[in-house]
Amino acid sequence: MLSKIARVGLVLAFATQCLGQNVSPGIPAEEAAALSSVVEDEPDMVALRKGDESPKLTLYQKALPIPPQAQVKYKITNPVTGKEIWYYELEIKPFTQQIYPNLKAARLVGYNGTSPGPTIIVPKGQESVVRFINNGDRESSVHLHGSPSRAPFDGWAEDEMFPGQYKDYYYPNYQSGRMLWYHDHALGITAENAHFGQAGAYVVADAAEDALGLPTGYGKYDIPLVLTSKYYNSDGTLRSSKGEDQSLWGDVIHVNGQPWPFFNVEPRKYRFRILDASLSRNFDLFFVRSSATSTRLPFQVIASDAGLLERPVQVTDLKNAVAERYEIVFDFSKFAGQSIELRNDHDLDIMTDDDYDNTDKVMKFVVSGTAVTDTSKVPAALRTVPYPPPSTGVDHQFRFHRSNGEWQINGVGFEDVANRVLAKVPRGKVEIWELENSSGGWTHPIHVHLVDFKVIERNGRGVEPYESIGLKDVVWLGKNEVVKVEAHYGPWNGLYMFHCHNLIHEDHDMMAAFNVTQLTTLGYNETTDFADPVDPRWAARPFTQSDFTSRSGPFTAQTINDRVQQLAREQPYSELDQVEQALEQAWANGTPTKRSVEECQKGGPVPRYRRFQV
Ligand SMILES: *[C@@H]1O[C@H](CO)[C@@H](O)[C@H](O)[C@H]1NC(C)=O
Ligand SMILES: *[C@@H]1O[C@H](CO)[C@@H](O)[C@H](O)[C@H]1NC(C)=O
Ligand SMILES: *[C@@H]1O[C@H](CO)[C@@H](O)[C@H](O)[C@H]1NC(C)=O
Ligand SMILES: CC(=O)N[C@H]1CO[C@H](CO)[C@@H](O)[C@@H]1O
Ligand SMILES: [Cu+2]
Repeated sequence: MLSKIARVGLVLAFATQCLGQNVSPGIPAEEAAALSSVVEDEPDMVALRKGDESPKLTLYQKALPIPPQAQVKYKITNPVTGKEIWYYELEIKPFTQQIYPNLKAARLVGYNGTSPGPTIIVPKGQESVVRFINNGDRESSVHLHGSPSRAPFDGWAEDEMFPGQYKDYYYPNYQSGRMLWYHDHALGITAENAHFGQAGAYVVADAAEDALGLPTGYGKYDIPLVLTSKYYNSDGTLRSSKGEDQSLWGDVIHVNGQPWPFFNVEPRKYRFRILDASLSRNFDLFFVRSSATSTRLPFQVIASDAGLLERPVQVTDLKNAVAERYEIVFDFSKFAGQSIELRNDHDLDIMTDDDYDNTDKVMKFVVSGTAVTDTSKVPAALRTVPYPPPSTGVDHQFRFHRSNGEWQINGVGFEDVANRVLAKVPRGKVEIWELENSSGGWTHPIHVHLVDFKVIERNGRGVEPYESIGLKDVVWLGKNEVVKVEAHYGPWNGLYMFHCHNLIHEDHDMMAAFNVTQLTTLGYNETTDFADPVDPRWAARPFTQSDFTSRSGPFTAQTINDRVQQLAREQPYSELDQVEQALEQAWANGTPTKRSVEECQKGGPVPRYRRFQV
């Protein structure tokens, strides 16, 4: 472990290093050509970063905050399905947080004035509309990370909501139980917005999960641990990420917004839902007793980004990169009256993060001495994971690299509008993408929107046991790593982003798009096309503060009801089962084929508003 700052940003020498030799057969010709012409910058380590450390803080002084649970404002009837849609409102607004007792408070801008924002908890199958109201300083776009949202509700970076505007995001929540998170995704300022507080947890609760008997109770035995890492100025205010174009490692580790907190626990099992919401810092987490810090304690990993694993995996450390979620069960029953610490290792083979005095520490658990009855359990089998149907070969190969000082994917950045759609995936196709990080100087956690993927291969350390028996939406590309991920590109068509989730890299343009294209042969044609993420019908709308504060104009119960019902009538999600069935049939023999009218009409009359292409 490195005790102090190991390195600083990377100084770039513009090397002429051509890596065109590693091109997979079977990828599109333009992609092979683009890969062959990528010329990467040489990473270069320089001396210690000096004088940028935050003022000192004493560890484990304040209790772990639990983000408040979001309150449903209205329950509105979906006019098509007759089911409820839960309507929430979250205002993006400034607030202050006293980090240092004797210095200035830090000014943040977060969802409903907290960071992390309120935790939204919805049961599986319960649709929701969240109205985000921008009373912050800058434009925002909200991404519900892990949700297969239709493109206009997915937080496309250019689908911005300026201060004085609001936008209604419609979410399906039909997936199996999992912890998603909502966070900013605005063009070029995602890092700054997230850094200053725009991130929150979002849990899809699932009866199938409840039946397992895992520790439960939000904030009681089921605890979100949202990790971040930041720097503070000498006056106690938060140092901005603006101007940083390499990585913002941070030297102050926060959990749920509180630097190095403590948490009082009972001697029993707890479920922790861990999310790394840092801009750049990755973690390799482990537990120790405060009295024996060299012995790592075992714990069980039960879930990853897309929910439960097939079965629990017992480990003594867990690699959790930016935007990854892992859920664990830690059993404190053997440690009554003791204290346990959550720590962070630095795996030099994979990580390039800068270390500081206390970045190897995360939080402390103070275990009560009073025995309790714990009826919760961790069953040996958790669920059958719905992996994508197997596929072979490599459909796309994406290299995450730095060239001429820009973070790019196959030579393209998001600002390169004409070239940024790097994959056209026919709707419903299963594809394998090879993601590679050929330079040893950086690591990149890669997020693909819309889909859950299976990590099928990684060179070097291989696929971690807790990656291989579940589904994910972020995969960590460590130094020199090449990873293959397989996903089912559906159920929706439309334009979606994929990118590095080191938000500094993302903003400095390591982001591109893929287009899940409509199958002309599908034979199933939906009422409304939701393919365009900047479709003006769903764009942000202006409001006046007086309407907001007096609940008039767009904020009356009636206008909200009407607006939500109008969204629902366009049926972004109502016919999921039919769409999935149509896709399955279309791809039944490996190539999409058109369905017959009779097939389409099986299972009841065809709704009037449906048009079929035959
Ligand atoms: C946001 O805060 C307001 C005022 O405190 C509260 O009424 C509302 O329920 C909160 N929103 C959510 C989604 O919890
Ligand atoms: C995405 O594909 C659709 C066809 O399904 C096409 O109409 C649309 O123009 C494409 N969008 C972009 C940005 O390439
Ligand atoms: C649906 O079908 C109509 C008529 O064939 C066509 O014009 C329209 O573009 C189709 N919509 C979608 C979403 O494919
Ligand atoms: C494209 C490329 O150069 N990929 C390399 C990534 O790193 C691994 C491990 O060092 C190499 O085997 C690949 O060739
Ligand atoms: Cu990156």
